[in-house]
Amino acid sequence: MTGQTDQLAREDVDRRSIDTIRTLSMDAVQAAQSGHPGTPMALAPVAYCLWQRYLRFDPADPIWPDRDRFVLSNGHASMLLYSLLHLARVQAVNPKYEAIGKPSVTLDDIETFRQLGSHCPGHPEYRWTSGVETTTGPLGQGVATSVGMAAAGRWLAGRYNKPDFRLFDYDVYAIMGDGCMMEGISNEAASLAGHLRLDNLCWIYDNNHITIEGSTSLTFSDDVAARFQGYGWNVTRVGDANDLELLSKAFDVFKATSGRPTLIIVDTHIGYGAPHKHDTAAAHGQPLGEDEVRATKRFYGWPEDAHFLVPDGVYEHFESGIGRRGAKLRTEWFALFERYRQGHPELADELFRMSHRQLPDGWDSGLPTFPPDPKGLASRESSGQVLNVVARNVPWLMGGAADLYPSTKTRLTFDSVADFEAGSYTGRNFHFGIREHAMCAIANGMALTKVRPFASGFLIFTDYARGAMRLSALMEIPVIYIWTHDSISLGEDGPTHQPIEQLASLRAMPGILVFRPADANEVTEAWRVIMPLRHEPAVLVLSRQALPTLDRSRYAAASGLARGGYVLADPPSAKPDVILIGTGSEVALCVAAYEALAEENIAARVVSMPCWELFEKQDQAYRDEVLPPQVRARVAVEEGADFGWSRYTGIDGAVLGMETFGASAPIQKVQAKFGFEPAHVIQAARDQLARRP
Ligand SMILES: Cc1ncc(C[n+]2csc(CCOP(=O)(O)OP(=O)(O)O)c2C)c(N)n1
Ligand SMILES: [Mg+2]
Repeated sequence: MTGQTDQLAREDVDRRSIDTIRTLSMDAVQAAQSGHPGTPMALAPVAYCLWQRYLRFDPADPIWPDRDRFVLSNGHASMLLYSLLHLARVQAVNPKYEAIGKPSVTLDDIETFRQLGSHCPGHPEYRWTSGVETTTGPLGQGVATSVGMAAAGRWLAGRYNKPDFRLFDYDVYAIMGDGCMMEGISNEAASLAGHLRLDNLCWIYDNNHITIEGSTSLTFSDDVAARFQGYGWNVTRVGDANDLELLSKAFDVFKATSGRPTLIIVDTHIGYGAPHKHDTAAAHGQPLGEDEVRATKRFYGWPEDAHFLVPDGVYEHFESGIGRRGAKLRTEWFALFERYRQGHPELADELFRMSHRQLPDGWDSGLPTFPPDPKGLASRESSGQVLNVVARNVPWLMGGAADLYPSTKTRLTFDSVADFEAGSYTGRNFHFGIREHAMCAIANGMALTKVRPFASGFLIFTDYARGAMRLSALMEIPVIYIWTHDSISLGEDGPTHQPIEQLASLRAMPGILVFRPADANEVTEAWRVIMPLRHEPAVLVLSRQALPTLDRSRYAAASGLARGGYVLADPPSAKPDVILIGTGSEVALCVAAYEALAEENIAARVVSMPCWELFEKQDQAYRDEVLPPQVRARVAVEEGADFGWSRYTGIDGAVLGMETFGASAPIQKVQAKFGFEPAHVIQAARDQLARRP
């Protein structure tokens, strides 16, 4: 009898907790007059079951390193996550990784969902709301990012776990909807996760047959289970999202599965319990309406007039579930870590630094300086050399290419650095396969786990990767992107491979630093600036062709790169009449023009401008020193779209850039066809001067 009463009481509090998530979500969307109520209502039991019964997560410390990760890939269902963060009383952490003694999400935040300043913005934002593991909203990104978290977990275990010290053993859960399932990026990521046999990864598919335009029968008839089985996943089904026991069984199956990731397909009803909107697209993206909210609450057995109600016992219930379990696990973990620190002080120090985004002492020792060389080397080549020096010093720097390392020169070749492969996870050379978009999302997931990732490919294919790159910038995480074959000067591969507008469009992205170094020594300096970055992603834009290594005894030091733009060469008077501005391969072109102009007694200055963003951060005095406002005769030269350059040349300056696609031909022919030759630059300088007698 007592047993039955307990059972009933438990069902009651389970139900009450689930309905609290549902009603908070409905009320928040209703108050905001915008948002997505139906999916949190449907998924409440799924997320509840996972958090309350399984997730190894301590609400008091949402960043302890071995916590399970939870990703809400269908970010429009943000109220589901906010409700959980609130009810579990997850604590806020500041940018210094300190708990600040405040809840991450207050009831007030929920009541002001989607309003300025609320910790419940429209979609979950990493950094803004503690406990949000990654920003989601662009469908598919979350699940792809979760693969990076899972891979990083395996790597951390491979490097840091020792006999008797199982420091890293976390699982990664991601909830996804039909949208995530349809997006290409999730297919790329699932394919790689299956290949890598990441059995610490569990995706939960909200199979509700509804998207914005209506039934998925309009657009989607995949056999999802067969597809994932084909990817090498373990697939299991839950036919009723409200059945906590079935859900628990599915999670148990995940936990017991080794050698492959798990997909749990859960049949749900969007807008569950709303009499007129249940199972309809109308429940997806708009408030239910006051009447429907009331009727739904009636269906749940909820007080119809109550708003933002958290019934007695609900906080305490979460406290006794996820709270107690998480606190115990975390306390044990830190005790374990203390003992680890005694036995493995160096590894413990690495972990401390890594998790605080610090670098090892001497991380920059042995960085190369390249001697002057008129023939020089490609910047992809010098970068490959520098990368290998840095990676030797920074054990948690790792990454790879989208099947292009022989071209991008991003392979780590020293010592016994291995490949990161299925079942053998200590390697630091990743093979992402031909999956640029997933590669970048996976790199995000790795960065969110605090290892330092790099991802590489051809600059042209940033078009394929942009969605994930944009999230690196939005999340302010220090992913390093290495994009090579940076211009029409890649030659014979022709216009399909020759980037034109990619540079300008990356520069247009807020919060990401774009470097296009002029020679090998600028490459070294770029790495010197990039590695200490903690909150910005960086892009290295590198050449396929050799670039002369400038004689720095004749021209200014490459360390000027740290200021974004610097005076590389000046006339003897240091009073230029015309300024030539270049980046990357075109700096040498400007230097050649400068030398020729000197013969004609024309006082030219060359400015190397490898990073616009850093230049913009300098004070006005410095910027005026480099680009004196009174010197209006200016020529900018870049083998890319001319878009944006008038910022530095002024409206009457000259921009030698690209206005069309390129052409397939050997490099000299391509450069000649589009005017990237000294004569052209010299003529542009003369023309500029002629306009200003
Ligand atoms: C990449 C991307 N494309 C489009 C959207 C706009 N969008 C938001 S939700 C949604 C429908 C998603 O359907 P589903 O994942 O099944 O969500 P449900 O309505 O079932 O919650 C769309 C198209 C988006 N957020 N991201
Ligand atoms: Mg759907």
